[in-house]
Amino acid sequence: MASIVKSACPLNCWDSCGFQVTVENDKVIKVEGDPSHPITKGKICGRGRMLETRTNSPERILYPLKKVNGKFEQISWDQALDEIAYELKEIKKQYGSTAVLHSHDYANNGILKNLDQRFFNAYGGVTQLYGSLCWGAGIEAQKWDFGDAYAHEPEDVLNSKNIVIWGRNVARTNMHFYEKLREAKKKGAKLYVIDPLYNATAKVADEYISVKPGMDGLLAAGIIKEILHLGLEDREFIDHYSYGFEDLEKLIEGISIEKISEMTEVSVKKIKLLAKVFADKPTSTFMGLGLQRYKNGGNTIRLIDALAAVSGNIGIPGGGANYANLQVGQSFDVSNLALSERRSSHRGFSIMKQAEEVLAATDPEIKMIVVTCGNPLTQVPDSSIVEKAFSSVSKLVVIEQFMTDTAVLADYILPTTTSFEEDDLYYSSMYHHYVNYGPKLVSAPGEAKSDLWIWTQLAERLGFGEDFQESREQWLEMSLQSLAENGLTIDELKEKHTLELPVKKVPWNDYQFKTASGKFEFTSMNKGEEGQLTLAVPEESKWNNPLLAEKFPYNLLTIHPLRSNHSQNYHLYNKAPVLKVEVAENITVNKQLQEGDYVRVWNNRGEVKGYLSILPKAHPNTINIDEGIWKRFGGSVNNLTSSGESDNGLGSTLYDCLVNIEKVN
Ligand SMILES: Nc1nc2c(c(=O)[nH]1)N[C@H]1C(S)=C(S)[C@@H](COP(=O)(O)OP(=O)(O)OC[C@H]3O[C@@H](n4cnc5c(=O)[nH]c(N)nc54)[C@H](O)[C@@H]3O)O[C@H]1N2
Ligand SMILES: Nc1nc2c(c(=O)[nH]1)N[C@H]1C(S)=C(S)[C@@H](COP(=O)(O)OP(=O)(O)OC[C@H]3O[C@@H](n4cnc5c(=O)[nH]c(N)nc54)[C@H](O)[C@@H]3O)O[C@H]1N2
Ligand code: SF4
Ligand SMILES: [Mo]
Repeated sequence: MASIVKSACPLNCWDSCGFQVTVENDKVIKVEGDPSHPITKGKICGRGRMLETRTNSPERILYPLKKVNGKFEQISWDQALDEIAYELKEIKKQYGSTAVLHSHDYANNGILKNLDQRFFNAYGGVTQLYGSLCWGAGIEAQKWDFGDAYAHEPEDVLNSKNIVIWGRNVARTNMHFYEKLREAKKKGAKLYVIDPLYNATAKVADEYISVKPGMDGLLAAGIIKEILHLGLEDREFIDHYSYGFEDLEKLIEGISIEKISEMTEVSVKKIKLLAKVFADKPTSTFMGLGLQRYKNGGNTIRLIDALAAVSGNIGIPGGGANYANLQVGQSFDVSNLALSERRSSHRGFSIMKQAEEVLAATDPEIKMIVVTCGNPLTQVPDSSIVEKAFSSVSKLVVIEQFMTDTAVLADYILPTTTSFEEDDLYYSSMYHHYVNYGPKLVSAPGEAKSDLWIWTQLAERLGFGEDFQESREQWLEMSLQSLAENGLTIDELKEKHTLELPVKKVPWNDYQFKTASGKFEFTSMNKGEEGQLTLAVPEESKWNNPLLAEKFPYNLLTIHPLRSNHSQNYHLYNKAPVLKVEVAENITVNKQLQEGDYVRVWNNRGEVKGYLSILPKAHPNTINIDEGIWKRFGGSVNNLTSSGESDNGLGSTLYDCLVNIEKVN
């Protein structure tokens, strides 16, 4: 008999939806939305529904695999674990534990996925990644400005008079916010979308502002300039609650609105319009992550924060410089799981530059890479170097569900469970502040095991099994420890399936900022020279590198795909995906290209081939290729992207990328 059970989406996504899953004879039959979820209210996207296909897919890896003479052979768990544990022991003895690199990302939002940290700490401390390909530049930027990255609760947008969506592809990546926007519009709010691509959200906007990629910081400076010119700034906020405003004034004195208009390719009229919009409070700003994946990404977010501050939109209902909501993740006691005190040695590699760092490492060299919750061959920039690095180490261990491009290179593949095959709690620090519970619903196929089971088995073989004695229930309790005083317990969560976390709904409404000065910092007090705002432009631009811009005249964006979560869904489509090269109209005219042409996009790092599709109203000289495509479907766009780091060191430069294009036969 079929039963319908509540569960939750594990995917790395803004929305963190509640599910209703139909289960029959130990099999997931269907995944739908849970109508009783307070935010996601019964609606989910295709990626969520495809978790059924993902779980039941005949392509699942079912047994531990070992590469022997270039071919994978099925081996027993005992053999796999004994051999990997032996290698780990030997490596630690001969080279030290930092000869192991843990390469990971955040493919699964389950809190128990953090137990990988515990394993590697108890082992002695390995080489770990810092920074984030995803949102790193912006998070760091908001820490400099506010002291932390906090957003308003979802309902609060209904208090806005004006809503500015700045580089967030809401209709595609954040579906429940899209619904809120429509609701706010019905209540009379005006919607503005600033984006180089005329995306589905732009289509419902009252005004669409097309901007040259990477130039948003300058645009924000122009809007601030006009606000000051009209005397529309919030003097009360600036005088009492901010630090370093004079530096910002000085900075924008040196440039005219006309120059800003010329560089950003936004008309003076639109800059002036936006000044009025921001001054007509409350105006909320919702930044996406697209606009900070540039060399100048941190500075971009900081100038937009500055605009929200100058116009008096901080700490008020219906306002806010909304980017991420780290309050959500900070609610949990993740550190209880980590066992940090056991880490005796440590080395950090930048996540962006992990491949170069592997190739360059000495003292010690990297002898083993363990990959969890990530597909670096497809997702990490500058793929040819990533491939070289991941092929160069003597042992590559990949814990996976599918034969990804990364798994193909492995020496050992350990088959792991999907979210419906294990208990966990799920949340996202991106949008709403509810935590969801996802129980184990079905048995894992073949010999697939949870990540936690794998860590536990390896820990026993390495002599620290006592650090992994707890049950899943006990780990979950540990991670909720400090929430118990608010009545949030694992029993309560299991019963209700979703619980509201105690976060501030309108952050900074007391004007007590978590910065060194306690104020909003236009200039970051503790960062010396670096703490000053600048009018920086992208690394790969005609201003910074005219020769490069001549050879490669087009901006390449590589945004998130509609139907796949990164690289996770393409292989599950009914029809094999086709690599689409989306091109602004002016390029097709310049290069005499037509819809459907087979084209090559290239730069000094590599090339990608696919079929041309014209992007109506896209910003001139802009191309997009969605990210996440496996080799077997045409290959990753990261063949073209650079492994640079943002100005503040913690973000990627994935969209700071110039290319050329031509037709091929
Ligand atoms: N369907 C789907 N949804 C997803 C994901 C997915 O893979 N697929 N991934 C999830 C994850 S991990 C993340 S991080 C989020 C990301 O969510 P978003 O931030 O919404 O998505 P991105 O694709 O990063 O890009 C967002 C927008 O930035 C714009 N953009 C690019 N460069 C610039 C610029 O210089 N200026 C301005 N103003 N705009 C720019 C792009 O045109 C795009 O419209 O989405 C989550 N949701
Ligand atoms: N060019 C370009 N590159 C990008 C981006 C972009 O916009 N453009 N976006 C960046 C962003 S925002 C992000 S967040 C990253 C995402 O980068 P990744 O997290 O590496 O991307 P995913 O495709 O989600 O790959 C995750 C892998 O983890 C596996 N997996 C899923 N669940 C589990 C689990 O429970 N355990 C284990 N062990 N494995 C599991 C999946 O099968 C999948 O193969 O990509 C970044 N790369
Ligand atoms: S991928 Fe995002 S929008 Fe889709 S079901 Fe999961 S949480 Fe919801
Ligand atoms: Mo992301």
